Amino acid sequence: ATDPLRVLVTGAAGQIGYALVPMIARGAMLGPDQPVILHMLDIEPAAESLKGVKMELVDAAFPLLKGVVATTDVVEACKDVNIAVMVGGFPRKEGMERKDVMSKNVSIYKAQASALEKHAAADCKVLVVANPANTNALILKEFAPSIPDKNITCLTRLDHNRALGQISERLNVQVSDVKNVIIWGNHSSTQYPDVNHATVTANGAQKPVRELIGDDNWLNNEFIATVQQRGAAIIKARKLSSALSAASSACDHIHDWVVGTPKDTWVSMGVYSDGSYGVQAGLIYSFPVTCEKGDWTIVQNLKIDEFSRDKMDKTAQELVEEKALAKSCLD
Ligand code: NAX
Repeated sequence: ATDPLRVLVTGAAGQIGYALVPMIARGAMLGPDQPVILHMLDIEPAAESLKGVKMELVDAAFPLLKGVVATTDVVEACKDVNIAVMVGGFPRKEGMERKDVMSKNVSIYKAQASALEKHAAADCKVLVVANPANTNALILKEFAPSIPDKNITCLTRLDHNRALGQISERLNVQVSDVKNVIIWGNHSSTQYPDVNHATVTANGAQKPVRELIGDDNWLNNEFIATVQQRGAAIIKARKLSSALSAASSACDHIHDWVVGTPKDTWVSMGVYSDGSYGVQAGLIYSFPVTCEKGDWTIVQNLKIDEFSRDKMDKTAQELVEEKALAKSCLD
């Protein structure tokens, strides 16, 4: 029998956490044959609620779930974890300055980085979901120097999946037949959803999305804005931010990272930039990646036109500013 893997979810009593933990326990993240032990962390005010989530996990009698740790102690939470999904953070409240929100998250991610560094399994893979996701991941990387750069990522798969969904709706094709969209940059409204290399498979043949849609104006304007603003549209409709789609995309992110991406298919992940595509090295930036045997690789040599270049640079610039702001919170 396979040994269980330990999966940490921080902010587990929150709305994404509540959607995510049953998905993990059902095998949506690590596959139907991989037993898991869930580690759930939240803060003291949410301790009772977290207990309730644990009770429900017990009640659901998931065959793959071999144990549940529910705690407000970050050290206990991080002990021997193989996968860490960082959903907990400090939300921006009305009237708060960007710097105040950043400062709260910098201190959270600094502390959690140290705990992961000391107590997680040596090959622990980290996915940061909490906003500002790219910059939180960067802080975590800075304060967990023994965790390899390659093991620290942030979630832009939700944006990637949203782009697939929009194309599938517009063309009235199955979402599973659309692939190779790209989310470049920050998980924020400056992200650049790029369809220049995306294809749709129909009757065994692959056709470029741009050709099938045949409306550059829609692709260059409305499509991009819809994907960039989708989070806000969900809040408007639900009076709550995206949760099931965020949880599902977090499972996709880890699943493809661990299990591998299908042939000729890439996905978007926020990863540590090595300078590929002229993106400043040392930022956590969303790139197209393929995964094999637990490692991601940035897809190289895609042709970048001027329109794309401009948008890729703008979102990089925002990340440079966030990095500076985060740094100023440390001083
Ligand atoms: P909730 O407010 O429902 O849940 C957050 C949970 O985190 C709460 O239970 C809170 O008590 C806990 N928490 C706060 N500080 C903590 C700490 N220091 N340690 C452990 N837990 C802590 O928010 P939810 O809707 O679940 O969203 C969670 C995060 O995901 C937010 O930062 C949100 O902005 C971000 N998102 C990121 C997305 C992405 O694609 N990268 C999309 C969805 C989502 O908006």
